Amino acid sequence: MQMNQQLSQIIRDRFACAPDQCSSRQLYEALLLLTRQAARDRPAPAGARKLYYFSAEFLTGKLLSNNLLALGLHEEARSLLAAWGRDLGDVEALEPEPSLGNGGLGRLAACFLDSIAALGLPGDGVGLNYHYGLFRQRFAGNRQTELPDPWIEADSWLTPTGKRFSVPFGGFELEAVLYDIAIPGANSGCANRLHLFDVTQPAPPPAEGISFDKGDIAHQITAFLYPDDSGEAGQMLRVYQQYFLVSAGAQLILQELEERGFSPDTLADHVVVQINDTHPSMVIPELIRLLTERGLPFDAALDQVRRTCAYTNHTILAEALEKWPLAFLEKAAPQLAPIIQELDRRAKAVSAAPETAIIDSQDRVHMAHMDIHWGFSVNGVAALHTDILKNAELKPFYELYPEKFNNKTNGVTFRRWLEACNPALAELIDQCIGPAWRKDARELEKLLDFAGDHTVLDRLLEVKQANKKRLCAVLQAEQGVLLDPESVFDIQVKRLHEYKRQQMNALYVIRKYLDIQAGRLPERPITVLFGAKAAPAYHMAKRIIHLILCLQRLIAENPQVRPWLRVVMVENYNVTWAERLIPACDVSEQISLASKEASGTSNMKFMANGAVTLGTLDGANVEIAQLVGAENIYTFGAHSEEVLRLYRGEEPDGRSYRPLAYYHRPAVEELADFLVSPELLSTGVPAELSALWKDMKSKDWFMALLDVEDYLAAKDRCLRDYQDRQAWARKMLVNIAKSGYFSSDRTIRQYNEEIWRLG
Ligand code: 26Q
Repeated sequence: MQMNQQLSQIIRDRFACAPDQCSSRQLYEALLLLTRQAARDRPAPAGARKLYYFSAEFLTGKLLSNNLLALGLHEEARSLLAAWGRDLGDVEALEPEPSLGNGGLGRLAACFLDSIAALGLPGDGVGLNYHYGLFRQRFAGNRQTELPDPWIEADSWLTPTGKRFSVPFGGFELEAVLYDIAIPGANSGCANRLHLFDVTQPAPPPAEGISFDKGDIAHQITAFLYPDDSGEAGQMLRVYQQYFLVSAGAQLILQELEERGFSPDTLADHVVVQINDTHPSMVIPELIRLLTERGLPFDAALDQVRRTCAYTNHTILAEALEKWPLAFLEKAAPQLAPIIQELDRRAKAVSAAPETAIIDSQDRVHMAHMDIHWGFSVNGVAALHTDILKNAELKPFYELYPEKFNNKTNGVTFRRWLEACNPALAELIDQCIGPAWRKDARELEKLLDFAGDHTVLDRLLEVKQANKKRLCAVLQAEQGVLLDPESVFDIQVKRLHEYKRQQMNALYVIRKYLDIQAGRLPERPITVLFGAKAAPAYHMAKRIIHLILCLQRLIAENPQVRPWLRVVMVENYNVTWAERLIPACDVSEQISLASKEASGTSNMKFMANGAVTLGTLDGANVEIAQLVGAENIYTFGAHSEEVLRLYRGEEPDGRSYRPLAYYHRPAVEELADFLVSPELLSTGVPAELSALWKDMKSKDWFMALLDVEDYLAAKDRCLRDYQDRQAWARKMLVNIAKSGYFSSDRTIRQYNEEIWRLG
C-alpha cells in the first residue's frame, strides 16, 4: 500500500478526520505508528553468532526522521506532507527526545546500533527503560537547575514484547518486563532490536525536581538514568540497576539460544556479548550462574563465558573506574558473591600482583579487572587511548594477556551526523562526487579533487553561512538571543567536566573581553557557544557553568564589547541541539588535557560538517591531525607523555605540576583574577566564583593553566587565518574529505572482523 493511503487510513481510524484537517500532533502520532510498524515488519539479519551489546546507556536522540531515512521513506513522507500543506520538520519537532545517556558513551552505543543494522549484522542492544533520561537543564540566576525529562508518551517507539524475567535480588525478586525498539538498517532491508527492561510497576512522576526515594528499589529502579556522579549517594541503587540489566539480559540470551535450537554448552559458538564500559560487567558472573543452574559444571560454564564476553574501556580517569565494595554486591545479588570470589581466586593464581586483583585488600571489586581476566577482548576507543591502556593504565594486564588488547577507534553514523543534520552539505557533496559516499563514507576523499575549485569552495562557505543563519533563528526563537551570523562560530559542546577544560575556553573569553575594552579589537566578531550539562552533585562543574553564564550576561550587557564578542550557553544541550549546532560550527573546540579524553566523538561530527578543530593531541584528535595534516588543524598544549609524567611527579627535575608557577605569569594572572573581579562578582555568586579561582590557583587538577598561554596563541592564530576565506574553505574541504575514516560503519566492520566474527 502507498504511504498516502496508509497514513490517511491511520488518521481516519484514530482521529476521524482528513489528513489536511488534522493537527501536527496527530500527524506526528500517525507517522510514528506507520514508521514503527514498517521497522517492526523487517526481518532480523542472519548469522552464525549473534551480538548482544550491553550498555547502561543508549542515547538515541529523536528517531522519527532517522527511521524514515533508514526505511527509505523520508522523501515520500516529506512530499506527501507538503502536498497536504504541511512541513515534516514541524512534525518531527514534536517528538520528545529519549535522553537515555549521559554523553559520549551512550551516543556511541546508539551510533553502533545504527551501523550494525545498516551492515546487516545480527546484533541487538540490551539496556534499561529509564522513564526519565538525563535531567532537563534550566538556567536560573546564572546557575544550572535540574528537572525530570519524561519521554514516554501514550504512543512511543517502545513495543511491549510480553517477555518477562524474574531477577533475584537479596531478600526479594523483581519482574523485568521487556520492551523493544526496532532499529531499521539503512540499505540492509533488516532490523535489529534495542531491548529495554523495565519493572512491572514503575514509580509515579516525582513530586518535585529530580529527587526520589532511592530506597524504593521495586518502583524506582528504572526511574532515572544515573548521572555520572560516582562517589555520591545512590550508589547502591546503581548496583541494583546494573544487576537488573544484566540478569534480565543474560536470561534473554539463554532463552533466545534455546529458541534457536542450541544447548547452553555451545553459548560461545552462537553468542557474543560486548560489555560497554564496566556498568554491565556483572553479566560475566551472572552468565556463569545461569549456565551452572542449567547443569554445566563451573569450569565448563566459565570456559563458555570467557569465550563469549568482550570489554570496551572508555576512560582512564581513576574516579570513573568502577570499584564496588563486595558488601554492596552481597546485598544486591548475594548469589553472585561466591562466583566473583572464585573468579578472584583463579585470577590470583594467574597473577599474584595486587594491582591485577579482582577483589582488593579492602574488599572492593574492580569491575574492569573481572572483565579483563575473564573476557576474551579488551579494547580502547582511540589509538592513543589504547596505547595508554597498554603502556600505563593497564600495563600489568597487557603483560599478562597481550593477545586480548586491541584498538577500535570510535566512529559516528554519517546518516544522522551529516546526511540528516546537514542536508545542504550532503547535496553539495552529491553534486561534486555523486551519492556513493552515503553508503561508503571513505568515498568522501574524492572531494580532495575540488580543493582548488573556487566555485566549490564558495559553495561550501555558502552552505556554512546558511547553517549559521538557521542556528541563529532557532536561538532567537528558543532562547531569545540574537547573534551575528557573520561572526566566527566557535563551539564547545560536551559534558561539563574539569578535564574537558571549558574553564580554559572561559579564560580566552576573558582575554578578549579585556582586549576589546582596551581597544584591541579582533579582526572579526567572535561568538563562543557552549552546551554542557553538569552532574547535579559535581560542584566544580556547576561552578564552571556559573562562570560561563556570568560572562554571557556581563558581555551581553556591555555595549562596547557586545558587537565584537558574544558568549552563549545553550540551555538543555542534548542530541537535538547538537544536530543544529554542529552544522553551523566554524571552530571545533576539543581542548581536553592530553591523555584524559579517551576518544571524543563530537570532534568527528564537527569535522564531517566542515569545522576546523582547535585541540590538544588527545583521544581521536591525534588521528584527526594525522589524517588532515598540520595545515588543516590547530593543535597546542602539553603532550600526553608529559602530562602522565607530571602526574607521576617524574619530570627530569622530579617536578610535578604546580599551578601557582603558571598563575604568576603576567598574561595568566590577570585572566584568572578576573574571576574575583568586582565586575564579575557583581553578576555572580561570590562564594562560587572565588572557590573556582582558589581551585585554579592551588589545585588545577586538569592543568588548565599549564596550557592556557599556548591555547590563547593557537586560537588567535586560528581566528586570524579564518579571515582568508578561500584558504579556510580549503581547510573545511580537507576535513570533510578525510572524515570518512570516522564513520561508525568502519568501526563496526573492525569490531566484527577482529572481535565478534558474526559470520
Ligand atoms: C559510573 C559510576 C557511577 C555512576 C556513573 C558512572 C558513569 C556514567 C557514565 C561513568 C562514565 C560514564 C560515561 C562515560 C563516557 O561517556 N565516556 C566517553 O566515552 C566516549 C565514547 O567512547 C569517548 O569518546 C569519550 O572520550 C569518553 O569520555
